[in-house]
Amino acid sequence: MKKLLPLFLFFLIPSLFAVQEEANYDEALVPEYTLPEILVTQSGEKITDTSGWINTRRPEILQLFKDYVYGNSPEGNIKTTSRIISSKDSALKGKASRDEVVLSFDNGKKILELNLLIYLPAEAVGPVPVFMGLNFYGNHSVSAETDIQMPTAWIRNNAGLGIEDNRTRNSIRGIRAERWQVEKIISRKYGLVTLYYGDIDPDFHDGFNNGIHGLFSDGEKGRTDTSWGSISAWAWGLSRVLDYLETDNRIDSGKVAVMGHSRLGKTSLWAGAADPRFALVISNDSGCGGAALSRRAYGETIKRITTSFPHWFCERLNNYRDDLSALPVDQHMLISLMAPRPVYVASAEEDRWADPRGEFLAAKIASEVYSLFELEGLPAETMPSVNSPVAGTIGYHVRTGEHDVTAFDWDQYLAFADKHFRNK
Ligand code: GTR
Repeated sequence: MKKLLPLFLFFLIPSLFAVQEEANYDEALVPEYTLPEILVTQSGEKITDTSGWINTRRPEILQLFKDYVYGNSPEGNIKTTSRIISSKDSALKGKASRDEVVLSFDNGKKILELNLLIYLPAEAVGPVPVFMGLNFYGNHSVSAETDIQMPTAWIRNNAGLGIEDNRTRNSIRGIRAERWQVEKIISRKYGLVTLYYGDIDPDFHDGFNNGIHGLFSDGEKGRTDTSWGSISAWAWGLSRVLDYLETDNRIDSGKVAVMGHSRLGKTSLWAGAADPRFALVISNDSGCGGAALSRRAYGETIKRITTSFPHWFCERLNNYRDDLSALPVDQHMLISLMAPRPVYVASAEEDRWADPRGEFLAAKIASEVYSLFELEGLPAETMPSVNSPVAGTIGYHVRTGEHDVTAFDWDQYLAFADKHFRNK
């Protein structure tokens, strides 16, 4: 053992330094890079019209993201049932109805349950458009209302919240109400559908036993380097919620805006790309592996993210950690997969880790696909100044402040939804 120790340190010490490599925040040090062309196929064919996009290049890019970035979700069917566990006509002081619904997935051996929280405007006439998004801390953290069920699944213990048991779970009731702005959403006649992301897949690397992965396969057994990671699993869950919303006639399931923040913004983009039923897609500060161009390597890098969060992506992405030039995609192509649907990308000035400029550029370049549809993508030649939103069929803003979701962000999402869902 003593003899092995120096050898062990020889390998360990450099790898510690590798993980802690300083992030680059200097625009002058962004490496030179060439982005893959959105409108040139793998075999070199130039796409010039919508049918080439719809039939050839879009499916190709989608498959590349499955095979190189997020992994392939299983096709297999799983028995799904739903039950309403609470229903209230006068939530939010009479302004909304509120339902809690459990979606249950059964593979014959294991059952997984997702808990939905649904707020709808009380005075709605006919089916309403909704915002749908995953939350980080449980449905009870989203609203100040004190009688919302707490999650029973694994929950995060970070950000100094100290969540360990049910008592402390209870103490974080309403802690994320600022980020969800449910009163504002309801007052603008939209609904809100949310669920806890840890219900779908707990956010740590357990060898793919727990969460929805464990219902489709037995841990690592049978997995390949293109099998689904956690972002794909969370996105899969969002699609199953959409299946359910299609059965609720109070909701306009043709007008569901999927929204997410940070890792859940990466997830909303992937959900919107993989499932074209999402009519509008919103990425809030999604950064690396979300809206930001990976090849800029500004702030968080692919090397860093796949090291810190090895369960988020498919394993194949690890092969490109040290050289992204051979990766057949970059994130402008992810945004392009929404076309011709509206997509909004939001950054925060102080959130340099997420590379605001890289998010803007990706959204801007994706506009070329919107042009095929004779739609204006992002109407900005250069990055807009702070707190100056721009919106065509692609919207973008960089607001002042930190990595967060604020009332300002929601004001833009609501205006963007009004523009595209209500022609306002
Ligand atoms: C960070 C991670 C980011 C982002 C963020 C979050 O630690 O590096 O990519 O996803 O977490 O989701 O809060």
